[in-house]
Amino acid sequence: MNELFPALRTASSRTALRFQDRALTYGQLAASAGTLAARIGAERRVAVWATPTMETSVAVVAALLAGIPAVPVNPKIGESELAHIVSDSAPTLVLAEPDAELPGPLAALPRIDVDPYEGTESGATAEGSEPGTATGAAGGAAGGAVELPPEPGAEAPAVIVYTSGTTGRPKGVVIPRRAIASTLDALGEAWQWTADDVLVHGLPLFHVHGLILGILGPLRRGGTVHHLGRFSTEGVARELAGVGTMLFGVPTMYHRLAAEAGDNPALAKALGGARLLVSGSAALPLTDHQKITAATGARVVERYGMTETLMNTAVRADDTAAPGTVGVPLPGVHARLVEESGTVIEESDGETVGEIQVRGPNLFVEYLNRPDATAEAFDGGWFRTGDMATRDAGGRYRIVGRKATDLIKSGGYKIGAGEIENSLLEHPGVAEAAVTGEPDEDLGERIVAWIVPDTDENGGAAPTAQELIDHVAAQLAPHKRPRIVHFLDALPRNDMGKILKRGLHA
Ligand code: MCA
Ligand code: AMP
Repeated sequence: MNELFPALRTASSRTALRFQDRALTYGQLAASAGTLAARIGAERRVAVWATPTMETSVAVVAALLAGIPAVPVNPKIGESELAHIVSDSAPTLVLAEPDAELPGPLAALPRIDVDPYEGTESGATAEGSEPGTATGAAGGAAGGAVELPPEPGAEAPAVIVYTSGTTGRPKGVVIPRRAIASTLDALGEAWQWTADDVLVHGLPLFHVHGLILGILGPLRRGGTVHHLGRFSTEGVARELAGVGTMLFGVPTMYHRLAAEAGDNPALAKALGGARLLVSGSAALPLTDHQKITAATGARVVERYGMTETLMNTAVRADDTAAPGTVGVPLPGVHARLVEESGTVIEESDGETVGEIQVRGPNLFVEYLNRPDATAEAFDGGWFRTGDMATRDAGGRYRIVGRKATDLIKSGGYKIGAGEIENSLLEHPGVAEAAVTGEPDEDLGERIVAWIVPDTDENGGAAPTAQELIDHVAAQLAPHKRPRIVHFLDALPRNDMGKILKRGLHA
């Protein structure tokens, strides 16, 4: 594997990162991330307080340059989830914005405040250039080669991202450098993604989609990213009407764009002018594909991946026949469909459904501290995705569902029902709890909690729905909060005492 970010060594005056009115050229980024990498030194792991900012991007690049695994942390994370992540990943240092107030377990760690302009000459008010244009006196390092640490081995852990399972606490997915390099190069090939592209997105930076694809992707290509700070349809319209060439988003974002593009000609024109609109993290409903195409003339391409596998398949930029599919396996990725019985499906008939299993250089190393879970995730070298799909004669996969009903995809976030049930059961007003997902136009699925209240433990009163919603938001994360709470006298159970979730919605 060559180095992760060859463009950092050229230290050019091309814009690497832009967050609203702040930008960094490759020269400036090499100088500031290089300086920070030297300050990080030889820690075991660094936690990154992953706000959607320049600071987070520089912190992660610095950790990668230093060869120290970075653990991005959702800045809206709740108490009990944070305690778990910190004790499980045991970081020895935290990188954060200077004015960020860190919660307990992170506040107790040694901290470096990230200054994205440290080591550059231009100072904190610097304005980066647009791609390809010279900035004259940009960073101190601009134009010259920068001294950067040697590239660590390809198998070295680069990033640890926490992801939900059906039960229990989130698991830390250890992602090596070769997985990042290979997935980004494969996408580069499939999408003809080059240094001339300006990627626009407003995704969070504590998951694979926003961080690895959305920030590290443009940096590996030597191109540019314009991050919106937070997603808005206005932000997308503005950036794509400007220099933006590509958009990354989750289906909820495309749903909102689709709803607006019909009566917003400026938005429709901006979307129509983009070179590539890419959706991922969950299925984009056909109706949203159609609405966007009707309003803009452009199509949305989907790609399919997972935290554990990075990207597996993608609709290629030159494949016009694929709406509703997630495309073909990316270069280097091997995919197969497997029946419940373990039989490998040979048909490419667009009908026979099996579980997608994958292997290739895009895969993770292990779940941190969980050899049991790691072993269970594989079937003789093939990673079991849990996603059910068909394959057509063109080799394109179409995802039709998921094995585990206890995994909910809401707003593109994967959320385990068991994790929320456990959190609800910790509330004194809850005697029994079950969590399900139900269809939601905007979020894809919404989280529904079914509660048998415990009035004795709760001072004689049943908890309110809002109290339980706030409890989950504060303990886990706001995106894991139930959107609907039903109170019941008892949960439907079978003879063995197992909760019959299918009976709940009836
Ligand atoms: C609401 N909020 C609360 C509460 N209720 N906070 C505390 N307590 C409460 N009770 C706050 C939220 O924190 C948020 O704050 C605001 O209210 C609105 O929240 P919400 O309605 O949940 O979200 P939204 O603003 O409507 O966001 C929709 C979204 C978001 C932008 C689409 O879901 C999103 O960013 N999704 C991206 C998911 C993603 O990146 N997934 C990648 C993982 P505030 O207003 O301050 O924000 S999958 C992956 O990586 C794989 C590899 C793949 O294939 O991609
Ligand atoms: P996560 O575990 O959060 O990384 O999410 C990975 C899961 O997201 C996959 O196992 C799929 O279920 C889902 N996913 C990602 N991309 C797509 C897509 N384009 N279409 C359908 N599902 C997707």
